[in-house]
Amino acid sequence: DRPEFQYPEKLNAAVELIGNPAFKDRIAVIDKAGRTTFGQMDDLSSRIAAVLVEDMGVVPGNRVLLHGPNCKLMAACWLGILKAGAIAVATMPLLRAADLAPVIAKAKVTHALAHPELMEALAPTTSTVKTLNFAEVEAKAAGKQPLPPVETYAEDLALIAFTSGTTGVPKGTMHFHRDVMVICDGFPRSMLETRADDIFIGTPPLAFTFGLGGLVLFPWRYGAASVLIERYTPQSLLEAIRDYKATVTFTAPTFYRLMAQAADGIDISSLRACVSAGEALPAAIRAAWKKASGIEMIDGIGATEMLHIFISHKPGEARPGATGKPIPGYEAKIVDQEFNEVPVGEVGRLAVRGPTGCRYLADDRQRNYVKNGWNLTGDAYLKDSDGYFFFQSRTDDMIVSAGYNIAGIEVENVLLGHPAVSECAVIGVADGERGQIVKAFVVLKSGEAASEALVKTLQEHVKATIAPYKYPRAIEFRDVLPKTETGKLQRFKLRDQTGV
Ligand code: 3UK
Repeated sequence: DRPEFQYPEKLNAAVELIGNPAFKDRIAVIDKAGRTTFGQMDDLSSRIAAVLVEDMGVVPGNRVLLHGPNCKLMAACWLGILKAGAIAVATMPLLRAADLAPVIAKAKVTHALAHPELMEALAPTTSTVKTLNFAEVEAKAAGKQPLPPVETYAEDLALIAFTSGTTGVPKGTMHFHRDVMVICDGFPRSMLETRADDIFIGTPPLAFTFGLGGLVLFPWRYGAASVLIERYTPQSLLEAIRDYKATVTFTAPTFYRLMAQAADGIDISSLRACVSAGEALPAAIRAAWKKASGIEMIDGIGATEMLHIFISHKPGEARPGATGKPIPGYEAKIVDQEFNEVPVGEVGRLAVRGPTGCRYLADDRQRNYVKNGWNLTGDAYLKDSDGYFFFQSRTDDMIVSAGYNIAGIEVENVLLGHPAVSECAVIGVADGERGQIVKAFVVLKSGEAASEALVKTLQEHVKATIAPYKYPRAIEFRDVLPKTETGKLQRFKLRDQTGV
């Protein structure tokens, strides 16, 4: 293992991250309740650990469900769970009882902590899962002595992260205390070059490992501050960047696009770095954000299986169209169906290996997606002769039309470049003659009207921009597109609706 990923045998990631005496008086969290120092977060989370152990009967190894929006208490409870030697199972605030049931069953959840407004989602399980709301936790914590953190090992399970991914079936992935440290000592050091005076802000929920890392773990590792926002719009996030003088943003491409449209007149000059992940970053969005903020975004591909970002680039070192290169400590290659590496420049399946990754919780994906430590992410990529990795599509989203391989996303990016288009999704639909044809679902910008003439215009726009055989032979206008709770397009739902 690389020197930066060496940790003592006994390691509790929560203690390591929030208990650093050098940062005691620095601000760790800013939320609507105010500013909280590292010392205060350390103290609060140790009291929450006391509530978990003394009042709720949590023992090391228990799985504790967390259900809340991005706020100080959500973060403090996460730390408290780890300090109690338990395992955090954080869930997206949008999930309802029916969504949580399989998670609770699969992760063998015994205890739960939830935001007061989200308690309903846990109502059906309170007889079997001991549940407190954040307000109760806070009140009880106030009367506790801080619990001395449970001594955990670097190899002990720390969190189980669920993702419904782009296919709809929730899968649980297991991550250990050392993995939490590894991601903090990877991307935010080697790519982002995080500093103690940084102020992080963004949108992904802490229940999504993109948000957990990007919005709290990364800044904390370096003594930097995290702004946590429960509800936001593109406009209000821009204002929060201005008001808190945020320096680093984490969000998904679509949100950068919406912010770019709303940024006029809002002073966001405090920003120094903007990270995009979750979905492929279209060139048009990179350019729009550069124009709006002056910042060249950092693209990074991460996955819940790998805990966080594993291919990326430094600020200002973006190569057009590429996600980047494996971050130090990780290796990536492009393989065929038999796991043999394909020649440079050829499209294949992305396989990645590194210090984190791919331990599925009771799932036969382990057999199909993990081989000799290499994880298949389900993405089609190519590598160029300089070692840059270029995203093509999700493996399942590749379109084959009249013998041509077409990455729907390439067509999407071209359509997004047209001024009438707000959002779009491109899939292959069955066709007797060509096998599949390219079909686009398009959401128009407000003020634009759907028409046959516009269909023609969009088709011509694609033909004029990329190889004409890639143009969408069918275009359907929609008001909204199906997305996961993390904002990813669910192209499979459009395929299901189309009956292919
Ligand atoms: C896609 C990207 C192209 C890709 C995630 C950062 O997204 C995260 O985790 P998920 O498990 O999804 C993983 C899949 O999402 N993807 C993510 N980033 C990019 N595709 N370019 C990108 N930059 O299909 C990948 O396999 O929800 C992202 C950090 C932590 C995460 N969990």
